[in-house]
Amino acid sequence: MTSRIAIDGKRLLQRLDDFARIGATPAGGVNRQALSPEDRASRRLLADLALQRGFRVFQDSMANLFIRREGRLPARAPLVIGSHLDSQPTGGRFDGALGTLAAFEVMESIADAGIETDLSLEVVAWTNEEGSRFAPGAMGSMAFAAGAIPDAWSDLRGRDGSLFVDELSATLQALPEAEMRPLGFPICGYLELHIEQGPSLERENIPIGIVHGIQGTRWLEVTIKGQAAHAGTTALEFRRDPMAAAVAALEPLYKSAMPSDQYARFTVGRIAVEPGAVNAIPGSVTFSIDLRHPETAVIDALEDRVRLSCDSAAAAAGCESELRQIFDMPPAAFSEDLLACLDRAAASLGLKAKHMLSGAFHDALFVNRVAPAAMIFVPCRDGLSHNEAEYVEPEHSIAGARMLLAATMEAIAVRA
Ligand code: HGY
Ligand code: MN
Ligand code: MN
Repeated sequence: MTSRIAIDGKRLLQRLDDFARIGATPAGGVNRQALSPEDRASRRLLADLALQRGFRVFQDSMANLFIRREGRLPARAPLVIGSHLDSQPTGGRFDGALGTLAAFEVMESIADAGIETDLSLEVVAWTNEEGSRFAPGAMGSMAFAAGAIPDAWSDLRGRDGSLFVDELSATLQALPEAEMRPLGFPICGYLELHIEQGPSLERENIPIGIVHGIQGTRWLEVTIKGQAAHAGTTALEFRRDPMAAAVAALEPLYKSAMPSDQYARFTVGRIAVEPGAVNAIPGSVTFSIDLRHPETAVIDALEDRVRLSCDSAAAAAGCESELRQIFDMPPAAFSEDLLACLDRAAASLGLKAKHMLSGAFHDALFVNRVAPAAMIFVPCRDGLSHNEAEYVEPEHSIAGARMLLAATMEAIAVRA
């Protein structure tokens, strides 16, 4: 049966080009931030492609977008495959889009072959995986797994000052053809294809990563408050400079967190200085910290070191420091069944594969809380991602889609 089905590589590559034009940036990347007009345009294109094929299109109250191809046993929990269409502000053309469009290509290939599957198949584009416009990340899949939208998001504002609930409702209204469905429903399994966003597959010349888990992620926000004052007239002994405190706090953390542990990741990606005037000593400095590690205990210890370093540096500068967690995702281990299915898929396709842990978080992390989940990685050039130069060799995109097709067909069969 499955020998009649084949990924149409040309069609997939064309789709990647077509979607890359939505929110295209001059440097060759995409700016398709969650719930933006560009995000809505990409969802509209995918929904139109699906409706043209006679597939059903759904969305839930988090605007997670689902495309469904009915199986012989419609009452049984479907297999779901997909990723996300939203991007970083200066993101790449493949992060999220490859997994979503390859999943749609899998559904189309099965339909092209006229195969009727036992279980229904659904393609998903999760809302706001990136967390760059609205924090936290993975909001769509997180709410799907919880079966509810957290109350805290009702007054959430984006970096651009927009209200999350307004942008969410505008996005839902932009796709009236999509049938509404409850947030969260039983699924028999979830598979996600994604670029590695790291260098190891390319360096080892291996086309497929079989992702057995995702390391923990924790986002902190630190605000150090001092006293705004005149830059020219305020001598050192009268200064309560939060920027001086921030530098004193961060310097030892950069020197110790990653150099002392090859698996630790410590990143300050965002800093805001108020009032932000050249000739005013700041009144406050707020910065983000992104911590990652395979072990939660190490992330806890890193958070404690951040807190200690900020508190002591702030006190020494006559300032005060506040630290709050804005995002916390414990490490996840994926389904042994689906990993074995992916091993068989790679063997059947004659593709060299290696098992690996994901350094980035993905929607699969949350879906894994409510259904067996697993991921497939393909290499990206120099391991670069969250960068407009992100690139995937065409043959790797196609190999990833072929893996997804083979695993999907086996997963559907296994669960029928
Ligand atoms: O930050 C992450 O790990 C994901 O790529 N958004
Ligand atoms: Mn992604
Ligand atoms: Mn990303």
